Amino acid sequence: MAKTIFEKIIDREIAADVVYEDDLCLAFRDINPQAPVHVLLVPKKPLAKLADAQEIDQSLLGHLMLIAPKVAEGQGLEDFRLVVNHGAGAGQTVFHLHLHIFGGRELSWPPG
Ligand code: DGP
Repeated sequence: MAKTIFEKIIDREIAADVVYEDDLCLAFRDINPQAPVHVLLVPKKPLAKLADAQEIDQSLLGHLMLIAPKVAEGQGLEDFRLVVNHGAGAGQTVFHLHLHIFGGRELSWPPG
């Protein structure tokens, strides 16, 4: 399988503005920000989407949820939104699981 753009970023084949990294995940600024802070948090394991995660991925998914607020805090955010676009019909364009972390402006609800 060809690498996705996010795997290339994880492997440092493509540059990105990385704001957090550990053994399991990487966070970097979105190239097309939709808010003053728009960071993508991605597992290093190449899961295409959330539905591809298995029981064995439980701690990895939990890790992402624990790290997301730390990344947001590191960006100076107290209030923020996490978004996972799941499938093309929901706006997913990169098929490597990622959490969008948005903040730095008033966020309306419901999203479009
Ligand atoms: P989604 O539509 O949920 O699959 O989100 C994919 C996001 O990835 C989108 O907001 C734009 C961002 N993106 C796409 N290519 C690149 C890239 O090469 N670098 C960075 N930093 N972000 C990218």
